Amino acid sequence: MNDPTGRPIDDTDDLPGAVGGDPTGAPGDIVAARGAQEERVAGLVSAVGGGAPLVGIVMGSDSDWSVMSAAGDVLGGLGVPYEVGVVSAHRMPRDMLDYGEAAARRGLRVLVAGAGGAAHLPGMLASVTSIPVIGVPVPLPHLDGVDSLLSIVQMPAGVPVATVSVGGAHNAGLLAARILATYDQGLYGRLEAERAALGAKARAKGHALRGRLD
Ligand code: RP5
Repeated sequence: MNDPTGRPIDDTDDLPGAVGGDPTGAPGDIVAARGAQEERVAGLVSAVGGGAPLVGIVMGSDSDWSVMSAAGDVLGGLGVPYEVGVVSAHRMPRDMLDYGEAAARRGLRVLVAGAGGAAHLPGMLASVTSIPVIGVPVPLPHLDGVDSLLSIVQMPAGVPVATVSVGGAHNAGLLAARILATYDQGLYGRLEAERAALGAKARAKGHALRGRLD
């Protein structure tokens, strides 16, 4: 079955990673279309860290990287392999749809998507995949990121995006790791250690403040 542009429609209900038959009777077409789609997507991203990427960090422009790199820093520090790319919802919509549709099949388990202004990338990705999407509102000079926040956070029922704070890519990376850690004991342990270290740092700050007041 093809869409109006002639591209095959993937209308099977496979679990992530599975390659199944097409109930309409054209499995060869579907499998070939999926392969071509995955090839197109591979040209949009770079893998970081050893092993197959589990998290896709994507953004509307390379100008978002100054904010979004914090998500990569967190994941890298926790030993989670990820990939990075620019997938603009407005400027490259077909690439964006390819990326979202192929994400689960390509082994990704969480998407972290950041954009600024009329920020439609996280929501549009969430509309074409069933893996979790975390949205990062990237602040632009004009409206201080309020436009980005409202564009991402106010999703319609049925299409969830977990929106972090304006510029909150660090927490987006952490949240992605926490999702993965529900099925990864080692990663869960590393997150517990980080949380304990954060508490120790906060206590040290209290100690320092009391020292200045005494
Ligand atoms: C958005 O437009 C991008 O996510 C970025 O935040 C903003 C500006 O993009 P550039 O003009 O810097 O490419 O789509």
